[in-house]
Amino acid sequence: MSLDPQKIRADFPILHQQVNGKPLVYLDNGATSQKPRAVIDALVRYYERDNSNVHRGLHALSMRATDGYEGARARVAKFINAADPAEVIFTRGTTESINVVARSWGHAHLKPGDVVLTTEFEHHSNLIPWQQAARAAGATLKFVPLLGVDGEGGPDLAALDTLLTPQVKLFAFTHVSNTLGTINPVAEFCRRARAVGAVTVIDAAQSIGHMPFDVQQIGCDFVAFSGHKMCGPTGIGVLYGRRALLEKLAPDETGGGIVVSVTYQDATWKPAPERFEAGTPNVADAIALGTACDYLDAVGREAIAAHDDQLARYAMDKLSALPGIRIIGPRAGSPRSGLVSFAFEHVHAHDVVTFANEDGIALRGGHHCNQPLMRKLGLASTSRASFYLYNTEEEIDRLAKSLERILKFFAG
Ligand code: 7TS
Repeated sequence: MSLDPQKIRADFPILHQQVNGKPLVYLDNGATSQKPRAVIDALVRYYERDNSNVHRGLHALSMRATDGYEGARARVAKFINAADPAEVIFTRGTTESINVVARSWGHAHLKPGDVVLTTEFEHHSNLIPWQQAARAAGATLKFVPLLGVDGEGGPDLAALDTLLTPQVKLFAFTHVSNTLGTINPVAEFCRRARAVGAVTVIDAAQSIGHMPFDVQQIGCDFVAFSGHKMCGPTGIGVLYGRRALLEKLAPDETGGGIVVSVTYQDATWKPAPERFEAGTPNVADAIALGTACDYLDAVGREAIAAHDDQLARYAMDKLSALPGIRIIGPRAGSPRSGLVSFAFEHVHAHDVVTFANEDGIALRGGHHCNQPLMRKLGLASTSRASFYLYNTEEEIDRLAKSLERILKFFAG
């Protein structure tokens, strides 16, 4: 199964523009992906025809909006093979999803002396909430080390065995590193965590729209992801939680829509998912996220993963040839997600991004919300090219040419 990026490009209106007089090359998909026409149309259609509040009206529009919203929940459940749509909670995105677990689950379960385990290469969104939860409970935060001077060795699996003691109550890890491109063996992590009774949280922000993802096969407890990185809108994301765990959790945020009965002094909660969705939800974006799931499945996530892998290998090959480049993450030829982070000794990442922009190329430069990792690697920042289903090898050729121009300029 392979995909034709040229055919796919026709579905993405934004790609057909010039930037600084050159055809746009969008290589910042790690930050956010572009949206196909079908997703944009779903938003317009909702606001033109169905807009209404959900779960509380008996009129036609409210019923349509409710059906659309709950249909989107079922669609997302199918996308990740959740056993039950009630295991899908809509949030604003990965960051909020992780915070909900850290606050709700952390408050209920963490005690002094407990350990929360994570890795040395988490996005700040999967680090700071655990710092806060551990601090509030008097628990300790520990880290699975990253191996290799450039992080090329991935997580230290031998250390993981030592770290996973019965004191570990929760293990939170990314599926794909947004800075290194490392793909973690998530099913293996979950298997090992389960053996010591630890709850697992997967940050799937960088993987969910790029490769098959089956929560039952992986055997995870919680998963967080964002719509905007998987061809869906901004402002919508998902927290998947295993039903048995969700049923035992109190909501972190309270208000309308989540209660069975309220007195002046107290309230009782509806079951999940409503219990975790206080207030009017983001109906339009949830519906359009469902459309994004349809779009990605029509292309095929196996095919997207193969395309990402092909582009990453091609980019590694092209960029490795540039003088003085330091590429971080898995070595050339090893599997990596569709992104490549790199640094030059004498050219700052912000100059790389600025020069690339002159050539119509969108890159990202900075610490990528990975400050502790950058310090560990002895870097202030990297430049990052991140690919998706509509990117082509010709675009990587243009990136390589632009980088040659930058290097020539700074060589004086
Ligand atoms: N986790 C990972 C692994 C991420 O890459 C990101 C965003 C997040 C969490 C947070 O997602 P949000 O949708 O809640 O903001 N990563 C990036 C990035 O690499 N460049 O910009 C955002």
